[in-house]
Amino acid sequence: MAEQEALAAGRTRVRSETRDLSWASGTEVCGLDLSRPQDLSDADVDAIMKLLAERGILLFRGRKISHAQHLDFTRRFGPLAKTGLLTRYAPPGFPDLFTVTNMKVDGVRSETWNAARQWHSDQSFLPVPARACLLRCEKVPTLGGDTMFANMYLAYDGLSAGLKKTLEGMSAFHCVFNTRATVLDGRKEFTPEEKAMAGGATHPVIRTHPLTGRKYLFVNEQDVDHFDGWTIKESAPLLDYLYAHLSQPAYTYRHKWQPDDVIMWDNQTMQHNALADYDLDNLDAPENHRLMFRSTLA
Ligand SMILES: O=C(O)CCC(=O)C(=O)O
Ligand SMILES: [Fe+2]
Repeated sequence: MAEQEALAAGRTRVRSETRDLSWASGTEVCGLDLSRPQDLSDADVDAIMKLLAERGILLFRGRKISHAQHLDFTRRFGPLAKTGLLTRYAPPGFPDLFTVTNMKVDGVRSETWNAARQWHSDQSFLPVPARACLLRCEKVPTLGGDTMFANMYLAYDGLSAGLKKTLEGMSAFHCVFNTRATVLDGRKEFTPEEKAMAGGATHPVIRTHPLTGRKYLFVNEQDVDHFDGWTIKESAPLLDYLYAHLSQPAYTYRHKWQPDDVIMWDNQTMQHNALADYDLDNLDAPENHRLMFRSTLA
């Protein structure tokens, strides 16, 4: 987008050519060299974070970077978040990266083969959820392996004035170990130390993004157990309504990965869901291999 157009649209401009991926969410940033984060000025960093807050997702395509470069680029935007429960899935030598793969690791199928099949926001179960994440694609199935994103500004905007008012004063308890989550299915039992890292946290249902001043909806089906002060049973019908509402197609963007894509998402306002839209019966066939690495900003 040209500078004039970006300014006319009241939108932040970065020092690179950009191309929107959909009307409400996602912008591809071309030309920026992820392997040289030292070339980014503080003003560049601020502009990228502002554009991310406005657009939810930034796509960097065709960027061949190493694990070390992935982490160095991420660190240019702030401190890394502790992976906590995900440390067991870190690639050797890089405890700050999370591997998501359906491939075998040391002869055994990775426990992450079916990760993220529910809508969620990473680490919402921590008192301070992750600010943003950067997911790099190394291998993707020939057909499928897409990730969907849903825009929580739009989800908030789409509620009635009455429901907005009701939700405004409410909070929800987020916890990985809840009865609705499927994310832990088939995983090795977590140790007491790991569980202690994930005791859960209570967050307002409606939050305001500090960089845009816009309100967004903050409940997700993977992590929310109940509304604060409500029973699980009382919470379920309203949560079910909100989950159907927030994931409606008009609020989403579906990403078809190419190897060497890096997607940065604003983890406050974008929920994501990794689809089982490929041949799950033939995980060992090279054309079905999926291999992704995520870094996380605190
Ligand atoms: O594999 C994906 O597409 C997304 C995985 C995920 O939820 C994450 O890395 O946070
Ligand atoms: Fe995730």
